[in-house]
Amino acid sequence: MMIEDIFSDSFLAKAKADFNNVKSKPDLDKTKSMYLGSDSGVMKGFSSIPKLSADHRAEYGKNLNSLKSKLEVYYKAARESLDKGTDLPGLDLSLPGLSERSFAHGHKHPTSQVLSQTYDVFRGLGFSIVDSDEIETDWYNFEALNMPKDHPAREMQDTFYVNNGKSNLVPRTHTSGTQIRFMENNKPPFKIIVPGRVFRNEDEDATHIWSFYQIEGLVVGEGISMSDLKGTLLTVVQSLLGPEVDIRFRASYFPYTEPSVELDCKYKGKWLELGGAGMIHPQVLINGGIDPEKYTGFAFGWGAERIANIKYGLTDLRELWRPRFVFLEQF
Ligand code: FA5
Repeated sequence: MMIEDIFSDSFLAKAKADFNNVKSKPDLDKTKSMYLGSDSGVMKGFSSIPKLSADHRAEYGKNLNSLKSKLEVYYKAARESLDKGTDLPGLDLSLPGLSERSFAHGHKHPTSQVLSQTYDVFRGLGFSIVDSDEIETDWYNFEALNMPKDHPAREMQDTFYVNNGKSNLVPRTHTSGTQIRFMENNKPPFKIIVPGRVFRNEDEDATHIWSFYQIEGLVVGEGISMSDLKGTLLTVVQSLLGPEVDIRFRASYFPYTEPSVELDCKYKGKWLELGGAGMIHPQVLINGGIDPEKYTGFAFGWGAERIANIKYGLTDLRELWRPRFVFLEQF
């Protein structure tokens, strides 16, 4: 560029447009060096001043300074615009940080909170967490657990059936079917929990919902006894609900455990049912391919919503499945 050009209106207009169109820091640096760098017309103009006649020097220098100031204003505006991020539509980086603004922070659903805490406690005891399918075959959900067709114990779990005309699948009524699936594929000793959603054809009320989360436990090894079951459940319940909480076993019946118990916990002076448990029935071990002469084990299953109920003092479990933020935001 010729030195004379720099005083034209078109030069100034082009410089302004170039700085305005800057989109990035490298872009800005390039434009700055073009108009204000040592090779730019303005800077070359300054170095030519000594060669000018004394008459011209003062005015030429004044014009150059004025031009340089204008270019610096364009440069500064472009840099500030970049800093503010105003070249990104909709994003104003000049707004104060999160801590200065009031944001509604979300949090985990109360049932998810209970599930996460339960996983932590069992992991601490060396249990693995096993996933399984929500749709189960009649064999794993019932028959392999000593509940053949027409067995009255099926009545305990009102069932939705999937009728696709070919197979007898059920949305699982409990997580116990995974006991057999896991035993078939793993050699003892093992300690697992199986958390998951289950489905029952319930008449809903404040303590019964048609779909809820269960946490199944399965421990198989040599010499596993009822005292291991009680010790494990006591540790878990006290870790989840507090060291002052006591538990008790009530005699019960499940076709897949022998003996069977209901686990209750005493919370705020009241005994509350948490779930079922017992020593694994020898036939169930056989169905899972495990020798009952060599190995014994225990199993248990409880509802996550019932734990949430106790922990958070809920009066109606159904609220946990309703999208009512006024309720959920309390936890
Ligand atoms: C069973 O489902 C057994 N499979 C538990 C078990 C596992 C026994 C392993 C022995 C060995 P039950 O139907 O009682 O048992 O359900 C277990 C727990 O799930 C209950 O104690 C309760 O905490 C929860 N639960 C059951 N039905 C509902 C329901 N409709 N709504 C919410 N929670 C429920």
